[in-house]
Amino acid sequence: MGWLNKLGWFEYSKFPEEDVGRIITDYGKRFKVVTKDGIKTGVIAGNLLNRALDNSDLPCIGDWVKINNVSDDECVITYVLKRKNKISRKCRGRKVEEQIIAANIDYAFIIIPMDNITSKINVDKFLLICRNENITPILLLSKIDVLEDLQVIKDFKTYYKNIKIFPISTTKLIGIEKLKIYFNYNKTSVFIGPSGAGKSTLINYLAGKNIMKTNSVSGKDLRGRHTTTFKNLIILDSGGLIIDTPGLINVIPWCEDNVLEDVYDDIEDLVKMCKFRNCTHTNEPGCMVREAIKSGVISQDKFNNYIKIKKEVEYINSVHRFKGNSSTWEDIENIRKTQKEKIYRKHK
Ligand SMILES: Nc1nc2c(ncn2[C@@H]2O[C@H](COP(=O)(O)OP(=O)(O)OP(=O)(O)O)[C@@H](O)[C@H]2O)c(=O)[nH]1
Ligand SMILES: [Zn+2]
Repeated sequence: MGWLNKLGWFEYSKFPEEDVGRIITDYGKRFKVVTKDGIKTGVIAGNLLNRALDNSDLPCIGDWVKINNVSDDECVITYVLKRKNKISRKCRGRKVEEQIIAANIDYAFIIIPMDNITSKINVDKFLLICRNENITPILLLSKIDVLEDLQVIKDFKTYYKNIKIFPISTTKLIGIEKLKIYFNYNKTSVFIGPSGAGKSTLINYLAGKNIMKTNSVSGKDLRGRHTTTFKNLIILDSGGLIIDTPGLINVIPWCEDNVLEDVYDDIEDLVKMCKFRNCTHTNEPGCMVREAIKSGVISQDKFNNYIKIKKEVEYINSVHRFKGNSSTWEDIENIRKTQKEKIYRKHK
């Protein structure tokens, strides 16, 4: 039971321990699973594949799973145990489907590098994903050693008043000791952010050894850079667990519409105070949003991000709901057909 407890098994202890494991490496279709007898290569059982409605029903990094047919180095994954929570995006492409990035998470570290600052809309999207699942977000402004002007850090702190922000530099050892309180026994953190944000470098520092390949070492891609291509869960000596993910940016969040009220609470409060209920916040009199932007209470930038994400999330959710209902239309069609057949048989 030693290894399973290190991975936080006690939360799921109602199942017999022989049958379970936690996914610590996710290659997409193959996995590494920690079991009570050590690490095995896991494949998905045909039955589980057949039952899955979409990819979100299949195993992913951080999942607790039921296993059978365990041999010296392999096992078959038969069932995904109920997830405590998950970090999810809309899948790439035109389909409206959930894609789970990682499961069973305590802290989500959103890492934004100061040598390649992205629009804050990307951070907003990760915040929506976290709030939707009650995961504590922590914003790391990485590589601050490259900054000549620290105003950019102040800008982030003004924009994100309600979340923890740590400006750090791993190479210059600035601000990282303070992070260690999060990597306690059994707590699972996930590192998300664009490629090259310094995720692997930070994990190596926290682990005290080079367990992750970074940009500056061998194993490079065609462009001469090393990038993380699969998801890995690392166990630190402190007992903390970290999931490293490949570079992620520009995701479409998978969340309920009402999560916006939480992430953009300042804007949503103002919207409710506008004179007209259907105010478009463009040229109506008594618009509190425009007033607040004019007086600098909220930034134009934040308001633009809010409008953009609101449209995106509401659209995705309406398509998803419609898809959910469309089976009802099929049902109606089927009922109609069988009734027609019955009537036809009766009159034959
Ligand atoms: N100046 C500076 N460079 C850093 C710092 N941390 C990491 N780097 C460099 O940034 C580059 C990218 O770091 P990685 O740790 O590989 O980034 P990553 O986020 O794991 O990237 P992916 O694996 O592509 O997702 C490397 O060349 C690191 O040496 C830092 O604090 N300051
Ligand atoms: Zn208004």
